[in-house]
Amino acid sequence: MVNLVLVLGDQLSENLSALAEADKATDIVVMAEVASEASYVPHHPKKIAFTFAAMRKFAAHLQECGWRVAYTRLDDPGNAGSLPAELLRRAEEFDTDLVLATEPGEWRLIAALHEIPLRLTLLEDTRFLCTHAQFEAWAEGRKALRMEYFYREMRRKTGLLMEGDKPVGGKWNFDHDNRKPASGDLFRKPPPKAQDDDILEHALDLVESRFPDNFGTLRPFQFQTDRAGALCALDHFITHALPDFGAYQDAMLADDPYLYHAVIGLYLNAGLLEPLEVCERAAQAYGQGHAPLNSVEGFIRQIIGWREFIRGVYFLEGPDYTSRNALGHDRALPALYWGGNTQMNCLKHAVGQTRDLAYAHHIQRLMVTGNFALLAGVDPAHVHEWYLAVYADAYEWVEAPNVIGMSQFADGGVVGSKPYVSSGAYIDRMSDYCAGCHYRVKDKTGPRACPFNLLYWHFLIRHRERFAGNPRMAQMYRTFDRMDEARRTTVLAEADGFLRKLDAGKLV
Ligand code: FAD
Ligand code: DLZ
Ligand code: SF4
Repeated sequence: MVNLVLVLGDQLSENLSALAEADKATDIVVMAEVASEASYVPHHPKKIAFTFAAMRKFAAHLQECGWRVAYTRLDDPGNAGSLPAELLRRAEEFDTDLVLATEPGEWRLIAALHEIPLRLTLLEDTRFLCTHAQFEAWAEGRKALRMEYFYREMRRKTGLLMEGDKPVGGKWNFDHDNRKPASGDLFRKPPPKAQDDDILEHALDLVESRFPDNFGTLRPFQFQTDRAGALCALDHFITHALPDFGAYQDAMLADDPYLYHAVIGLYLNAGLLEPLEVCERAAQAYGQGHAPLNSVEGFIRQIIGWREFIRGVYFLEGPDYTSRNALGHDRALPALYWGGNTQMNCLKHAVGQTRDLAYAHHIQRLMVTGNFALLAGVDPAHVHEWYLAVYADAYEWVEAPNVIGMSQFADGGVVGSKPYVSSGAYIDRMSDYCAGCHYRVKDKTGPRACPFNLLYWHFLIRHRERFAGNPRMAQMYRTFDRMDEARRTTVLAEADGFLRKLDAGKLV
């Protein structure tokens, strides 16, 4: 009997396990643009256009390779509206009840596929380096899951930057050479722009007409939408940015959204690039003397370390992970996250860049938008929904542990051993935002005091019982306790005042 081979919008890889198991001569590849996937959160228009254009190009590529593809466009009259409904429609059309699929990256979709009254074979997603079983075995019996130890296992497993059983350069991690602030450089080359073509143009027109109210700017559209383009983006990164990736990976500049970042997360997550090929290219650049070890090690760690670790946590922790709220935060997400006006220059830039590009780099996500939401006590479910919607690389398996875990500490410490919170001083050190801000980063109290300075203490005091015993946080509490009492009272009262203004929707 014919198999329906489901290929999802983030499974655009020729070596996908479902395709490898299928028979090109008889089986039918099913791909569908559906309203349910396009609207489970209000995705950024660029993310939807990227997904549809890349799906269409991948379907055409499969057809060129001899596959029979049943492709449904969003505006096709027969579109059944969801992936399960599309599978049922195709099952009737091709008179079969067999479905072959690679495991989706989201519990929601895995559950939905299991509910379809068809015979489903769900295969492991072999595009990742660490299987569920390997991650579970690694996590078994550990008091805490720490990425650094997992990463060493992955280095050993892949042999990347290894000399026998020893790490190249004698150390696993070169982060102490990194974390430098950056200054503007007119000659820094941004990633290559998308070439206009009919498929992309049609996808852009469709998104423009069907999702006119979604937060985010659709045009100009800058992303690549096929494997050849993604490989160009990778080449660009290896040639122009990798050498400085390490040193400046935590830096932020108002006029340079990309700095030395790779801007390949969306290609990796959609299946247009493979993690190992990307890391091998970086390791080769080191071998050829083109990029220093601190950059290459740091970059490889993000991919075989963080990316795989984060996915392991998502599947280990189970479907309830996204509803965790260990700190009991319940504030609504401030309107400024959806483009509302703010006088906080760092947030204005991080959100503005997100709106325009569907991209912000790690430190903007963690230490500006994430830090503020955490300090302000925003409900992590709202924060999760925002991140899942606004970034072109956002899929739940990778977004949720980064947001619920790393950024909001809502998992109570599964991903991180302490919350990522900082006052304005960190943002000032790593960026040029503060110079152009209405607030004064040096002011700890008073009408122009940087809100991060006020909220930082408010957060720590709100959660004193939980964090005071954490050895990595004890120093912060000692600092607070050394302030004179009047100052402590003022800081907390001003923080309360700021939060009241925020809740009232006043300009902050
Ligand atoms: P670079 O900085 O150049 O890093 C190279 C690659 O390393 C990335 O493309 C990515 O594949 C990988 N990587 C780096 N850090 C992580 C990480 N923490 N988790 C997983 N992979 C990582 N990444 C996503 O892919 N999707 C998300 O939805 C997402 N949401 C995030 C939310 C928050 C609050 C935070 C703090 C981080 C999030 N990240 C997410 C991780 C990281 O910010 C992005 O992977 C990165 O910014 C993508 O841009 P880049 O390709 O230029 O990455
Ligand atoms: C993100 C996305 C969007 C916007 N649209 C589709 C779609 O129409 N069809 C599809 O197969 N996939 C889409 N995707 C990607 C899915 O949401 C993704 O496969 C799941 O979230 C699992 O990671
Ligand atoms: Fe952000 Fe505070 Fe700096 Fe303004 S002063 S940019 S609010 S950190």
